[in-house]
Amino acid sequence: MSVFATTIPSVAEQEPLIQLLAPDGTRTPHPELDAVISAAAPGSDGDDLATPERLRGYYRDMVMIRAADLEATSLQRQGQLGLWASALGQEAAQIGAGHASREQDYLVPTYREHGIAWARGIEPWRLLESFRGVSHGGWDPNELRTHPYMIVLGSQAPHAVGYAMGLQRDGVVGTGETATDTAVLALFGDGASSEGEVSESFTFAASFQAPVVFFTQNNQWAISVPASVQSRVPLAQRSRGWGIPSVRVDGNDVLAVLGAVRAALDAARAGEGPQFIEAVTYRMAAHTTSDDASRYRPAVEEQEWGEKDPILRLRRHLEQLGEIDEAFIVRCDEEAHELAMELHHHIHGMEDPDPVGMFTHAYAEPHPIVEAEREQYLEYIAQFEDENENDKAEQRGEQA
Ligand SMILES: Cc1ncc(C[n+]2csc(CCOP(=O)(O)OP(=O)(O)O)c2C)c(N)n1
Ligand SMILES: [Mg+2]
Repeated sequence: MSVFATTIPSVAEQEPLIQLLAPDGTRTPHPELDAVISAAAPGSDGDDLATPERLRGYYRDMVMIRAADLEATSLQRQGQLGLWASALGQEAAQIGAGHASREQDYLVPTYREHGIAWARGIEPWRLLESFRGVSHGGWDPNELRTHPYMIVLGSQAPHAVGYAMGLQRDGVVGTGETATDTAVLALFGDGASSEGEVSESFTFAASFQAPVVFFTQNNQWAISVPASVQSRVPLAQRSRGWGIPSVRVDGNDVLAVLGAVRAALDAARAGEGPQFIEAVTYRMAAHTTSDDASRYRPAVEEQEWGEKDPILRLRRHLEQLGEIDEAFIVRCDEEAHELAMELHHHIHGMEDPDPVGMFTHAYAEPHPIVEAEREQYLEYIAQFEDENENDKAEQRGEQA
């Protein structure tokens, strides 16, 4: 007889999801997380993240960001954006995690973090600038305490751990002051969690007990590769071999995410070391506007997840509390429509950047190689200016 287990139970059997809101909106008590989000719960530190007003705020945030997302997809189809990566279906995971962070925290997002951006005060048109290719970043990471979007999978983890270790060395953490001690939130997907960089980051974070929280949105897909191929065990279990505590939460439940991320960041800032959260959610749209998800996943799967819609779930919860009315719902929809229209108009007014701007910002000081490359590039693009002039002359019927 082997000392090894011969069968591995299914992922769901191995670890249940933490859920505070069922898909029908019913609230399940959870003593530990209730103490984090509700001032009235025993053990609370006095913060109230789940007042009716806040809940309505999360609802509005999710409605707004979904409208911006759908408008961005339309703008890509109209040729106004090079690409768009939709976050449809992941609104609760992102609005929950974004609002769980404290102002002084530093967040390191991927390329699909539109709800995080919204919660951190980054206007949606700044995201569009990047996807239109007219900006190299879009915002000041120091001002908004949110790193630029990064497409290199898994790179968020070492950047976040490095930042967190820097905080330790600068003494910006570990004073025991929740209001000022800083923690770092690294965001990455289920697919990215298989990158070596994430494992290496776990090693550094655990060895140095860095104030960092790793937050994976397991949206079930890495382009066409299902999460079941990434791991035989729940992703949440991956960090435990490093001694990094972890939880698996329902990522379509804004309260569960809010509680888990706030608890993890506060533990990290209090000197308890790194934490890992797997938020189980679903990528409702295709991977990007360049992808056709119907080629690799069944429509019935999308329908099943549609019934777990995070926005509908919070609305049902607010209805059960008697804290939402038709007028509020209509107002949110109107504001969301106005936002979409603003984005639509804004994009037509976006100016093309200076084509050699990328050389200006390569280094803080001038550099002879960069200068030579700038000159070379100016000569290169000058050829097209001649061609453009010729085209225009032809259109006017002149001899070029
Ligand atoms: C290092 C690296 N390898 C490959 C890619 C190409 N790529 C972009 S997104 C993606 C899938 C990522 O899936 P996941 O981490 O689950 O995030 P999601 O897109 O689902 O949000 C791949 C393979 C990349 N950007 N970076
Ligand atoms: Mg994924």
